[in-house]
Amino acid sequence: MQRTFYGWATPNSNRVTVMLEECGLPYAVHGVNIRRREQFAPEILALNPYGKVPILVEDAQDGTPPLVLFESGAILLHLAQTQGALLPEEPRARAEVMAWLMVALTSLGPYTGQAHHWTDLAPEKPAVARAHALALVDRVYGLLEGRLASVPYLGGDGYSIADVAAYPWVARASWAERRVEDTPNLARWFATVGARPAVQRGMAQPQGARLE
Ligand SMILES: N[C@@H](CCC(=O)N[C@@H](CS)C(=O)NCC(=O)O)C(=O)O
Repeated sequence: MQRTFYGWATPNSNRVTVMLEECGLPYAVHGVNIRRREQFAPEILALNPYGKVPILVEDAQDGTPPLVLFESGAILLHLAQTQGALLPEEPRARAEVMAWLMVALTSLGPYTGQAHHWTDLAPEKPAVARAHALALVDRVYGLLEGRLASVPYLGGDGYSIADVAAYPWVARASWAERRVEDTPNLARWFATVGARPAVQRGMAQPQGARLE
């Protein structure tokens, strides 16, 4: 099967490249520079009508139509299920991983992205918007720090897609004016996950891409 990843040097994109590397799957890389608004090119909108990355296309090469997937969480779950990787089978363990995956997908990522907007990207930075965005990030970092005080990985005892979903956003902690080293348990987790060769390879994709 041939797989093509569409994305840029962004946290949601790197969730997918890290997972592809963790699964040991070969993939082609199609860079979509979101600062140049390439996500709105007709050929990208044809794959994802939302005009966002990441996108993963799987060509079955047996006559069946390609599987075109967007939403990083859906892509992580698809790869976990089809590759039997980073998602426990046992229902209780799986439910726990899912809960922390949802925290990464619905809180850590969006809140950090909003904080980046109100502290850096926005032409105007009203104090009330900045404070609101930073408080939401502070709350989720407190949650992660507390969790990692009692278990080695977000999903529990084992490394899972919850960690894959969270890592690229924690790597952008500075977007929310945070320092990972100020939360020791999160810092320990960040170093452990960041030492994985697959994580390092995935975080380096697309090669040469920069989010400027
Ligand atoms: N919920 C989506 C969010 C995707 C998303 O917001 N991607 C950003 C890059 S990290 C993007 O494409 N931004 C450009 C835009 O929104 O136009 C996911 O998890 O895949």
